Formats: sequence, structure tokens, C-alpha cells
Amino acid sequence: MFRFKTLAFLIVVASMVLAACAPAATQAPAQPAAEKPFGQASCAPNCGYKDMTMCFPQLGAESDWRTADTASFKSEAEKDGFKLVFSDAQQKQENQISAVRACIQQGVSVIALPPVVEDGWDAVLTEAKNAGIPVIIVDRSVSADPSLYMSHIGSDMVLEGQRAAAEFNKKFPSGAKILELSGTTGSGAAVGRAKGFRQDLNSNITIVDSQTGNFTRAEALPVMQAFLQKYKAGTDFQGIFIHNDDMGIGAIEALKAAGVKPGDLFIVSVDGTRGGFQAMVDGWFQADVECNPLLGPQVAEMALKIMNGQSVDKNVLTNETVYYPDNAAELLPTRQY
Ligand code: GYE
Repeated sequence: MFRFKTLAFLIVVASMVLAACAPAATQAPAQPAAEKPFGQASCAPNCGYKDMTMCFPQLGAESDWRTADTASFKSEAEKDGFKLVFSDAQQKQENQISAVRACIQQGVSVIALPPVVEDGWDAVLTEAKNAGIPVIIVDRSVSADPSLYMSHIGSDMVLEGQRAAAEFNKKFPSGAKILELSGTTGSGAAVGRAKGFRQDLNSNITIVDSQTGNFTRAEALPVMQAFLQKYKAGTDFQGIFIHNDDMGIGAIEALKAAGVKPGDLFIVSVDGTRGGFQAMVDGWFQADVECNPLLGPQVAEMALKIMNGQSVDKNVLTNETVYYPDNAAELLPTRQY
């Protein structure tokens, strides 16, 4: 009897031990599958450019910078063999938003968005996110929450403004009066450049007036004409900070017509296009702050990483410099844009 009881007890204990050692799958609740990184495509981790459709709702064709930027994306797509869905919003945010929505509908792999202005992107970026489509903000910045996009690749516009200010501080140690011809109102490029410029400009240099020329030659010309009617060149102002080379070229036309000679005014521009280099060779610009439009290769590489589920940096800044007239003639033939 005693033996039988002991045996029964041992059997019960043994079965409990065995149960405890049974494979976890039959015991614990199933583990949730690891969440896949946002934007990862079904071809991951072996996606190639042939699998990629990139939406590029370009903001416009307002400047030589923009033309070079567009060409950079188109030639990269051709070289790598990915599909580029290109559109031109003609500097209108509503056109860009419609283009982004069309790309979401189409189910593209990635959207590379160069936002014409900073504000007003929250709704459409949320739509892209809800559709599982990653967005890379290209060139100019957005004010939307960074959780709504994967990354921003572009120039440090504040630094560009600071670099321009340093040129005026160097030229006018005992102060001056200057004008500003600014870019598209509300655009990351104009906001950043104006901010950096004011941050670093010496307090004895006064910005007498600031008007927008919308980054175009055509719009800068009448703005400069109006400036020249209001202020006497050399007396009421000694210099101009111009937010891009195209507006600079428009302004030069107005200056020439008013009898102003190269070198009469201290002019600093931004971009470093061939037109800007030519203006330095001709003596009109005294410095040109570089802003590099050739962003296609970097953006394509990042897009592929995202498709393959790899992590990317949230903010990628372009490495840039300042150019001067002393070697402008020598560098001009080497300029790519
Ligand atoms: O400086 C200007 C263009 O967003 C950085 O836009 C870009 C600016 C560039 O029209 O020429």
C-alpha cells in the first residue's frame, strides 16, 4: 500500500516537472512578430533600384538651381534604373499637395518632397504615413512634426545666411546700410537665410529694406527698380544681400539700367551657379555662398536603404563653401550647374 502511494506521488511529481520543461510554444502565449521598420518594402532586404518607384513632386522651375536639381534626379533615375514620377508644381503649394496625393494613390515606394514653403504639410504627410509610404524632405525644410517624415536632406540655410553676414561684417567694419532681396516668402530657404543673416550681422550694419523677388529673375527686376527709385545707390545703401543668383541677375539688369557700375555696391548672393560665377567675373558679386542642388544621388541611396528596412539619419546636411571673384574665372568652366 505504502509503496503504491509513493509510486503514485512520484508519477504526479514527474509529470509536473515534465510539463514545466515542455517547449515554451505550447505553454506561453505566442510572441508578437517583430514590427517591420516603417517604409520597408516587401522585397527587403534585397530591394534594388529596379524595385523602386520614387515620386518627386518638384516645386517649380524658378531658377538655374532648380533646373540643376531636377536634372540631378532625372539623370540619377536613368543611371540607377528606378522609376521617377516627376511633376512641376510651378511654385504653388496646392499643386504639390495634389501631386503627393496622386503618388499616394499610385502606391509609390517613396516620396522625395522639396516643399515650396515650410508650413501646411501636416495633413498630406499624415496621409502618406497612414498609407505606409515613407517621405524624404528634400532641399527646403517643413515645420511639420519630424515623426511625419523619415529624413531631411538639404542645405543648412541658416548657415548660408550667416556666411553672407560674415562677408558684410568683413567689408564694413565701421557700419553700412544695405538692402535685402529675399526668396519666396515662407520658404525654408528664405526663412533660414534671413534668420542666419540677422543673427550674425554686426549691429552697425542696417538692413534698410527687404523685399521678396520669389527666387526668379523676372520678379527681382521690378523689385530692384522700385528699390532704386526709393533709395540712391551708394548714398542710401552700400550693399545688397540677395537670396539667390537668379534674382541677382535680374537685379543687375535694373542696376545697369540705372547707371550703377560693377563694384559700386557690395553684393553677396547665394547658390554658386554659373550665372553667379559670371556675375563675379564681371565684378557685380563680391561673394557667392554655395548651395548645392545636386541632391539626386544622395536621395536615391537613402530611399533604397529605407526600402530595405535600414535606418537612416533624420537630418543630412550638404557640405558647402563660399566662392569669391579672385578665382571665379578659373572655376567657372568646372561648374556643373
Ligand atoms: O537657393 C534657389 C531656388 O531651395 C535652396 O531655391 C533652394 C533655393 C535656391 O530657387 O535658387
